[in-house]
Amino acid sequence: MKTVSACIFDLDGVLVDTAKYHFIAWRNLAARWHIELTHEENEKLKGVSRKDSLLHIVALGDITLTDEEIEHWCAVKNEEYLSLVAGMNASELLPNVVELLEELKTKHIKIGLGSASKNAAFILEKTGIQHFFEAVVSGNDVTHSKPHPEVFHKGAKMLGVKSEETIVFEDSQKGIQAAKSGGFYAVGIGKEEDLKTADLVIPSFEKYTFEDIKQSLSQINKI
Ligand code: B16
Ligand code: MG
Repeated sequence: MKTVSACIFDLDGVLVDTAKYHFIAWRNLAARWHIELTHEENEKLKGVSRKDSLLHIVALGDITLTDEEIEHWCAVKNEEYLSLVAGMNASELLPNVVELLEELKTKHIKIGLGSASKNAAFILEKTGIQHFFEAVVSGNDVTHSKPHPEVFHKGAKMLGVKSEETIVFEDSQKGIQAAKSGGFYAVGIGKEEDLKTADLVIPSFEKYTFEDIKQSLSQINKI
């Protein structure tokens, strides 16, 4: 089995379920243009930047916006999102996340974050897990969004590790693409059918330790 020196985590949908808050804020904004944002359409916004999410939504209603309008509506959405996440705490971390992060610390595996969210640092702080992370790369730090691997490459650089010795955990298809094209191991969190290009897919961290994940990758000759 090859060495794994680091793990880089996506935030929304991997460590914490903020997707439901993004959905409420986007659904309310979409209603201003009489666009009904369905759960199915909302799925497509996972891992997508704020601006690209807005452009996706308004395109559903054949609406085009000026640059000023884009900036304005992104700010309106974010204001509602921030008011929704303001009351978050550790109870909203997904199952077994803290145990997994503790296991990595004990084993001296470096821990990084690679998220499209510009609010990533705030959410880490709200849920009390910021101290685990040696590198935090968010939507504020990249010029190319996923599926471009920039966010994970920056994280690996900050951690001082190579992509081929790093596992990326992602819940979005674009994130898995970003990890694979960047030369990382990609572990999908979710359903196999949604994350076909991942090296391994697990439903959540609930029943998995880091050792289990490494074993599973090794059994399918991925590591
Ligand atoms: P913000 P991730 C992504 O986070 C979310 O999945 C996506 O729904 C959201 O639009 C994006 O962050 C931007 O978030 O508006 O807070 O900057 O999954 O990459 O951790
Ligand atoms: Mg995500």
